[in-house]
Formats: sequence, C-alpha cells, structure tokens
Amino acid sequence: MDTWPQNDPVRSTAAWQAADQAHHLHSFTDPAVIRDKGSRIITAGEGCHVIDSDGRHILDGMAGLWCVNIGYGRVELADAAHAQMTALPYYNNHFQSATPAMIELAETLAELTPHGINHFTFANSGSEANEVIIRLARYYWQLKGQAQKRKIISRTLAYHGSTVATSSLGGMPAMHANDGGVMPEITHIEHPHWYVNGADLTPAQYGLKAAQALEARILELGSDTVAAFIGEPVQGAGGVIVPPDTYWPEIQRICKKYDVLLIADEVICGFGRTGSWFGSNTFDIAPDLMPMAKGLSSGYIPVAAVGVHDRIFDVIERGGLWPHGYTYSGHPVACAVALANIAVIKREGLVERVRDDIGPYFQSRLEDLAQRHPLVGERRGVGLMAALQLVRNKDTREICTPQDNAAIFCREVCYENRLIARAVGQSMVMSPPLTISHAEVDEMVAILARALDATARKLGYI
Ligand code: PXG
Repeated sequence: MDTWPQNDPVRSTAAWQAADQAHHLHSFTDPAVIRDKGSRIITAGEGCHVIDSDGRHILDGMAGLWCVNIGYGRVELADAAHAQMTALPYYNNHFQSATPAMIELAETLAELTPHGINHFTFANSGSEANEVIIRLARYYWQLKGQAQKRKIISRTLAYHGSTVATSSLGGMPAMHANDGGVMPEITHIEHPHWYVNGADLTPAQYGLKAAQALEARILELGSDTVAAFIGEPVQGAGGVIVPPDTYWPEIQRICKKYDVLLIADEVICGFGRTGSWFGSNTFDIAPDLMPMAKGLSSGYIPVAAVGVHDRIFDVIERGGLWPHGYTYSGHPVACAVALANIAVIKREGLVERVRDDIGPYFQSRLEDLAQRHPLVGERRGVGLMAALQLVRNKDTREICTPQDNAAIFCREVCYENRLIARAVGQSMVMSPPLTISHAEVDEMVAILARALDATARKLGYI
C-alpha cells in the first residue's frame, strides 16, 4: 500500500496545508509552526501505521493520542456504527430514558472494572468525564451532610483534561499559566518520579515519601475540607511516570484514614495499556470513581464513562434528582462502537498479549537501548507505555535542560524516519497500539536508536 489506499486526493499536500493554515486553530500547537513548516496531513490508517498526504506510511508509536488500542482500519467498528445509526441514531439517557447500547455498555463495563464498581455515567471525552467526577465527589459529600468537603488534591504534571476545571485539576504549568493559575479548591502534590525527585532515597523509600505528601496536605487543609484525591495509575501525558511499588498502597491507606475519595483516572491506563484491563488492576487500586475514555472506543468515536463504586452510588441513589447530563451522554452510536471495540480486545486477547508477550518484549528492547545509550538515563514503563529519560550524565542523574532541546530534536528525527514518538519534557514517550507486532517493535526501537544517535551527535556526546 505505497500509494493512496482510498480517497484519491482531491488536493495536494501544499493545498491542504494552505487551507489548514488559513482556517484552523490547532490544539497544543504553536501557530508559528503551522505557518513556517505546515501541518502534517494524515489521511488514512492501517494496523499500526498512519498514512500521510504524500502516501508515506508512518509507524504510530503513540496510538494516536494514547487511544487507538486495537489499531487502525477495523471495519467491524464502522459496521457497528452503521447498524446503530440505521436503527436509532440518537436518543438520550435523561428523564428516565435509556437505549439498549448504553445499557449493554454499562453492563459490560461492570464486568470488566474492579470489584464494587457497578454503575456508569457517560460523557464524550476524558475532560467531560473528569468534570463529572468533580461534581459527583462534591455532591456525594453534600448528600452525606459534609458539604464543606470540596477540595480536590491532584499532582504536578498530572493531565486530567483541557476544560476550565480539568486544566486546573491537571498539573501542567503552561495550562495553569494561561488561565490565571489554578482555580480555588484544587491543589497539587509532587508527582512520584523517583529518577528526578528521589535524590538519595531508594525508590521504595521515595514512593512512601511522595505518598505521604498527600497526608501532609490533607492535614494542612483539614480533612473535613478534602473531597477527593485524583491520580492516573501511571501519569501518561506527564511523561509515563510509573510510581514506585510502595506508592499506591500508601495513598490508599491515607485516603481511607482521612475519608477522602480515591479517583483513578483511567483515561490512558484503561483497556489494556498496562497489561490489565485497568491500571487499577495492575497497581491493585480500589477506586471510588473511575473516569475512562480513549481506549474505551480505541478513539474511533468520542465516548467516555465514569465508573461509580457501590458505596458512592448507594448515597447518590437516595439523593433525589442528580442535576447533571450532556445531550450526548451515552450516545447510542458511541456506545455501539465501544461495545464492538471491547469485543475485539476480548476476542484477540489483547490485554493478556500486553501482559505476557508484547509488553515485556517492548520494555526489554527499550531497556537494552537505555542501558547502552549515553543519552538515556532511565527507561520507565509498564505494558505498552514507556519513556526514555534523556540525561546529560547517567551517573549523577543530571537530566537534559530545555535549552538542550534534546527530546524535541529526537522526536523530529523520528518523524523524518517515519516513526511517531512524543517528546514530553526531557523524555521520549511511546504508547503504540496493543496490536503492535514484534517486528514493528524492532522497527520502532531501531528508528529511535538512530534518532537518539543523531541527538547525541548534535549535543556532542558521541
Ligand atoms: N485524563 C487523562 C489521564 C488523559 O490523558 C484526559 C483525561 C482528557 O481526555 P480528553 O478526551 O478530554 O482529551 C486525558 C487526555 C498528550 C495529550 O499530549 C494527552 C491527552 C490529551 C491531549 C494530549 O499526551 N490526554
């Protein structure tokens, strides 16, 4: 498939780029880059590759934005959408209504999610799902007669969305800076990254220390004012930050002790990414609320959900009308596509494949690269998400500076060599489809190695 696989191009790349620059405001992109270099026009996808408007096949080491878990080109998801759209293109879940697709999706999710999570409310994006958790957590405490429990504790470099509230909930400095800081009643503790923050502590000691920052913050704020703690099992957009083993057990002990709800943001970790259905399974987390999106439909259609633990639902059930809902909550077409996606994941055993086969292979190939490359101080990751930390000095764990521009340079070389990888801070990040083959992992590591070499040469390391 070296030519256009479908849709004969009606415009040249240059024409697409000109129209794009004239009319489109891109997400998370400097418009100057669009002006000077033009956008990358992606026109098709097949398996683990996307195809650009010049017909180049590019290995998608990011599964889109951490979401195309089953890979591109699955016609059965299109068929599911077509069938549902034909039978019933729309109906909502407000005012006592439901549709079979949303009921079946809720029922299916109840089977897959951790014990005790048996009810689901739907949304259209991870951001919307996290808006719901803020409302639900506060509503729960209100119904319990503790309306002052409203504060939410999150972490630096967390990503929970791009809306007004969820950009505050996340811990990305640039997103705070552009909206006048963090909104009231949201606060952040340090992200648990041992390599960068651990100093002389062992990872196990540092994991405890990082978790105990939660206890200190709860005590500082007063536990009677704290509604919830939110964390991604592994921080994704922050740079694949895998906490030490001691971290999550201690976080759970603290949440329990101070009666603070525990929210596991599964938007990236969910649906097989870490080698279990959810990151909560991998790290043995028992969340009260569980937002999910991305891998729920493998990105084929916007859909998100929030899993609600029985202990929360029992209170909400007695609270009267829950004054929340989106027009498209539980959209039948989105739910039908999500069901077809989950059926593929189950039928092909993709979760087990990540846990037992391709996940360990991917991590070990990257670990070999990290061991031998002078620019890589740390390989971190689990399942099919990983990061390589770029360093100035492997012995002292001195990381590259933004002025080195190492990760961005490396990312650009990857792209020229037909691999999509991400630069996050001073790390290279990857999160390929769960269907990636061993040969494609080899190809990915080979391109990455070449790009790291080019970066090291530019920095004068080799
Ligand atoms: N939670 C987590 C953990 C996420 O990763 C969201 C919530 C928000 O989801 P929506 O569907 O509203 O985008 C996300 C999204 C990046 C990047 O640069 C990551 C996300 C979104 C955009 C860019 O890695 N994650």
